[in-house]
Amino acid sequence: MRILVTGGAGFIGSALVRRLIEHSDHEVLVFDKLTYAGLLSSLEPAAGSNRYSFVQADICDAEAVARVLQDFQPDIVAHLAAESHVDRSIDGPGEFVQTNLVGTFVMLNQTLGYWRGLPETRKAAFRFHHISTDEVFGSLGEDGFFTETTPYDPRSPYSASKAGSDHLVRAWGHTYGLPVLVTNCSNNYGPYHFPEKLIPLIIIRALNGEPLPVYGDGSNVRDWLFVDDHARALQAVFEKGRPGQTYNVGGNAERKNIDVVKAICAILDQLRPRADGQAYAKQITYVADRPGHDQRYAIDASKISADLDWAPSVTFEEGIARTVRWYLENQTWWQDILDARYATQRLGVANG
Ligand code: NAD
Ligand code: TDX
Repeated sequence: MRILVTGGAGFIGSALVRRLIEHSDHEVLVFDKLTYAGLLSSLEPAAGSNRYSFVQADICDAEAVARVLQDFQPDIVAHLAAESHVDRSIDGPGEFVQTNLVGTFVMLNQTLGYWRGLPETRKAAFRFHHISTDEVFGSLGEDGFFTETTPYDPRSPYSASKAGSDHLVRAWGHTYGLPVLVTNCSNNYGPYHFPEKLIPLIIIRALNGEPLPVYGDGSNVRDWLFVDDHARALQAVFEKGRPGQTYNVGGNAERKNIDVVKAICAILDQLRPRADGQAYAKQITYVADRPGHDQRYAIDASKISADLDWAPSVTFEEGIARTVRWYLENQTWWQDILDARYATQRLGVANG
């Protein structure tokens, strides 16, 4: 199949592309604006393949989207392009409304025109797969899990823009018959994670001897999903999922933020002890909380497990150790980011 991946130069998109090039026969075209979060260096392992191509363009640019659809003739559109960082959405929500809502509208509208022109067999097999987040469901208390039928209750500009985009996608499915799929997943982590997000931020700041900022009291819980497991889930959904369906994807690995930070510190203590012999945990610093900080997310992934035979294969302990090791071994990847574009910018600290 031919697979158009929007946002393919981002964290999850690049993991999907690397997987498709390494473990499938599909042809892949990455459509990406290369915002601050889009990095061609994350696509290097795939870039040498003759099944890989790249177009730099904005999903809000209807002409560019129409052109690439006609030229590439995809069987699948995997739509991952988005503004993705909650703290940035608090500081500047406009870009989130533009890319996540307007951009998804443009993708849907152009894809509908393209899909209507396909021959019947290709039309029936076509899928528009929208990649979304568990944050659309709001915040959980101590108990319970998000299922596919949990009512939407987004609370940040980011999650509200993603919720709106999910509604648009389902509307294009119901109203126009476009064969759509939606996945809502929990917090991803792993190699090539942009260093404004909690896990890479903590690893890099620890190595640099800087304070490790934990928002509030560190008791917020996230359900951590290793990014390669997520890429495997996405492939299962667009290859085998039923059009019109939603699938929740989770890591079955709930952890408090403070425990995630301590786990990273403990691994670094083993792999790269501090020169002064002190524990990295000494660098932990509690800082002002994220405004409107959701307390807990947790996914019930039993539907994708039953219907598509998918389950996470990497435990949190294994995944976090692999991730820390990757950052130790790939300093050039993240040092380039820090040096080139972000030295003067805040990397993730709300209220900073
Ligand atoms: P990311 O920020 O790492 O990457 C986003 C990519 O989209 C970048 O390559 C960027 O250049 C591109 N992009 C942004 N605006 C664009 C535009 N207007 N036109 C074209 N390309 C544009 O994001 P990610 O963490 O890889 O997330 C991918 C998707 O998965 C997003 O839709 C996000 O909402 C969703 N998601 C992420 C997580 C997570 O834990 N990271 C969890 C659940 C859902
Ligand atoms: O410095 C920090 N200190 C801290 O305590 C940062 C950056 C974060 N945090 C906390 C806030 C969250 O409770 O850690 C948790 C994880 O934060 P992020 O890495 O910013 O992720 P989150 O806000 O949970 O959102 C992520 O998962 C869901 C992605 O960025 C979203 O795109 C996805 O939808």
